[in-house]
Amino acid sequence: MECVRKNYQSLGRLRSADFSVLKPSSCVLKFGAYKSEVYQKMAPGPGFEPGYTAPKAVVLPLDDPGIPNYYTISLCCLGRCCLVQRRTLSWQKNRWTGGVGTTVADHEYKYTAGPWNIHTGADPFGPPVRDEVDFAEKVAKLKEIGYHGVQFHDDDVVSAEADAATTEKVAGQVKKLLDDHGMVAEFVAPRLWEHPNTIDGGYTSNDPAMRKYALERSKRSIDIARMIGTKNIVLWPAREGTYIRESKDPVTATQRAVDYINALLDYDKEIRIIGEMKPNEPMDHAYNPTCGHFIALAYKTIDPDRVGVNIESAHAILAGLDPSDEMAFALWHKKLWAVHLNDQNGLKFDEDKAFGAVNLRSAFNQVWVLDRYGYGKNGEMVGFDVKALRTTTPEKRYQHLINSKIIFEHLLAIVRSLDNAKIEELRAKRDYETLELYIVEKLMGK
Ligand SMILES: [Mn+2]
Repeated sequence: MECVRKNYQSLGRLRSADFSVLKPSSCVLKFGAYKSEVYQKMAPGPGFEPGYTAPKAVVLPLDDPGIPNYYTISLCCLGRCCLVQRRTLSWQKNRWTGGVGTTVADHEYKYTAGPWNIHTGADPFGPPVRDEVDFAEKVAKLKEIGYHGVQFHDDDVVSAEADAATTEKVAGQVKKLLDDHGMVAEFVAPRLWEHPNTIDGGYTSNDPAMRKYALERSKRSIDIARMIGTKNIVLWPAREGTYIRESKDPVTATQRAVDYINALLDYDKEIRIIGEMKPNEPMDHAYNPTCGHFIALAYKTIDPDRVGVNIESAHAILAGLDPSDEMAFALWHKKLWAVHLNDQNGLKFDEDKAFGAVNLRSAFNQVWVLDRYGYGKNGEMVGFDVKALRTTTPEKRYQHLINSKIIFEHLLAIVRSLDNAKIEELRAKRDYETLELYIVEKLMGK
């Protein structure tokens, strides 16, 4: 496709920060159009910044016979599409209009992970196989691989045993470290599953003293969250369930969950409670095992507008549910405020595999529903909860995080290249098999 200089129009400056490019030696700028595809090779040089070779401006082909009015633009490096920008353009009176000159993608995603995602490889059956990495190094590396924020447990920030002065000092240091790297804290989750006081659970413990500990520790987690700059509190009710069914009263447990959430909502009038539900592990059965249960609880709290959910792909799969439908349900309620994208190979232990590593079609559907319904536009972030395998070498301890982000962005490119009119037409004709082939071929790069 020949490009005619006089008809070039800049799409505006694309900032290198928009791209998560791992220092490619060359780039291909891909124009994926509605009816045709035009590729233009761009060698490093003018228009590229050193290191992260993102183009400062892009050009459009003239007189594409298909006259596509909908362009998907992605930066592909070393054959991998790293980010997609979408512009809506139309060809009118010999010029492209609409979208031209805008400088920010209409929808950029921000990625986060937790410090626990870079770990030693210890499991219930064996000791560590990799050294622990300093938190500061983790933050710097997450930044380097294109992440924007960090997820925390309260004691990832500061020890649960620290006094008030130490807590404030250490939390301040963590906040400064984040600031220095241009990173943010996505949320803080009170870790109510490791301490001796939470052996029987936190707020559902049968022991009033232990329930009080869980509440006080959670309030302190809120203080820590505020110190590091987030109002999001994630609750993973890890031990709020039973091994022996008769050991707790399930109706009382439900009431205790609401009482606990209310106490936190009352403690700080600005924080948001975000439930991350999981049906089992470590417990045989957890109370409120799905996001639907938690959303039902949300409406019974003193401030439902401040109670939402964090949906983890693997947790939905462990409940026998489809993660994208779980996300859709929460999106409809306007309560999807966080995600833990990962993957899971059937009904076994919580594997936290790289996103899309097991079921690409399921991962595609998650990205599709998130992108279609504007997830992220109100500050929500794309959180990954993925764990390095025990067999991973120390040198590759971040690779699962890199992979998850790349897979998400590949799938985003596919999502944004879908022919939505064709999909609607096939739905209307009840030609679902053709629709299925269309989607599967898209996933196969056909
Ligand atoms: Mn998990």
